[in-house]
Amino acid sequence: MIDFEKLAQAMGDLDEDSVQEQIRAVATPEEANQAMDACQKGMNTVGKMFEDGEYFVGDLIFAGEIMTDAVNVLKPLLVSGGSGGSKGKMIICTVKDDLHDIGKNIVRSMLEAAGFEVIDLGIDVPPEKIIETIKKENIKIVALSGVLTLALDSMRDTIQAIRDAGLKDVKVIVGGCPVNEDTAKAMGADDWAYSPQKTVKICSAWAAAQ
Ligand code: B12
Repeated sequence: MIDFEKLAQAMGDLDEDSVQEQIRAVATPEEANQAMDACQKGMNTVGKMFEDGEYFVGDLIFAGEIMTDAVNVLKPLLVSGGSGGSKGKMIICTVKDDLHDIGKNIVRSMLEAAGFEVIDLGIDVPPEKIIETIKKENIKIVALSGVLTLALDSMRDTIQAIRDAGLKDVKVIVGGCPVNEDTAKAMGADDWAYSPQKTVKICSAWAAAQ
């Protein structure tokens, strides 16, 4: 029986050995989802301690490494419910000025497992690069990720640039911790999600309607 509170605590404490030990005990997709939630809770603690001056940038880097290792172990279970099949190509990236990519990579894995051919443009991606790829690959769905407050401006600018380029039938979904219903609406996104599962649901519905 996994103690998810203990896992969240270990992540927040940057106790790598304890996190790894608990992650290795995860055996079912349901437990994998709960473990992901616990790790994210721990990451929020890390962020809070950074804000309070108790952790430093080196600790954020270390937290990122522990989380990435955990995600890699959990990935086969997280994506095991994927329906496969081809849903076409789509873009995912972290927006301009934001270098965080752990959440984006999780979402990408889930979309791939659901049957999307995901073009991952990476981090700190300017609108021009996204527009160029939309045109070149005839993309109809774009997923924008960002965790800095600053990323909300980059998302808004990116969506505006996509519309200004005349690509009005391209659907844009946004996500990352500063994104919510209000911010997503204000920046002109077609939809938003926090959980990767909901992201897959929304994008699959868009793909089916094309
Ligand atoms: C790890 C980390 C880092 C690592 C990132 C490593 C990496 N490869 O990504 C490093 C060390 C590089 C880093 C750097 C910095 N960081 Co940092 N970082 C974090 C931390 C602790 C965890 C982020 C994380 O990976 N979370 C776990 C993932 C799984 O969660 P997630 O990203 O939210 O993704 C989930 C959902 O949001 C969703 N999702 C994600 N993307 C998408 C996309 C779509 C389309 C959809 C639908 C859904 C979706 O699905 C995911 C799975 O559920 C956060 C604290 C926090 N609370 O998040 C701070 C945090 C984001 N960082 C912060 C800061 C300040 C910085 C720095 C400026 C520090 C500095 N002084 O240099 C730099 C910024 C560099 C830059 N320009 O981007 C602040 C941001 C403050 C703000 N309000 O803007 C935070 C909030 C910490 C804090 N509380 O102060 N950081």
